Amino acid sequence: MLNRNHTGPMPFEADYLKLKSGDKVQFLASNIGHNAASIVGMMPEGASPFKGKVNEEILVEFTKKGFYGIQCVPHYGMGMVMLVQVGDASLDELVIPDAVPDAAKKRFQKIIERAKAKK
Ligand SMILES: [Cu+2]
Repeated sequence: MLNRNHTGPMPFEADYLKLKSGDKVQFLASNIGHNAASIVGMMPEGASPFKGKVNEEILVEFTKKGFYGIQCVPHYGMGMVMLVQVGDASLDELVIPDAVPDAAKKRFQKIIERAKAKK
């Protein structure tokens, strides 16, 4: 969780992770004032929502296969989000809910384009 990097202000770095079921991610408070929390409607069915406190370095285990949208709550409206993929689901199956703020939608689109270009 950073204030800025080459992708712009308020990023997660990395902003896309492809994991195997059971992998764990530690969210580091490299800059202060951020947190990591799941996004309602952007998780596989049956996955447990999570929400770290601001500046908290939570460890999250990802078990259910599919896509997880993750936000920094204070900067969600500025587009501070990242995408976690567990397993081999197609990025074309990912649906971004209407309730996601525009700046966050834009960042998700960029993340998806970059992830597709890598394949
Ligand atoms: Cu933030």
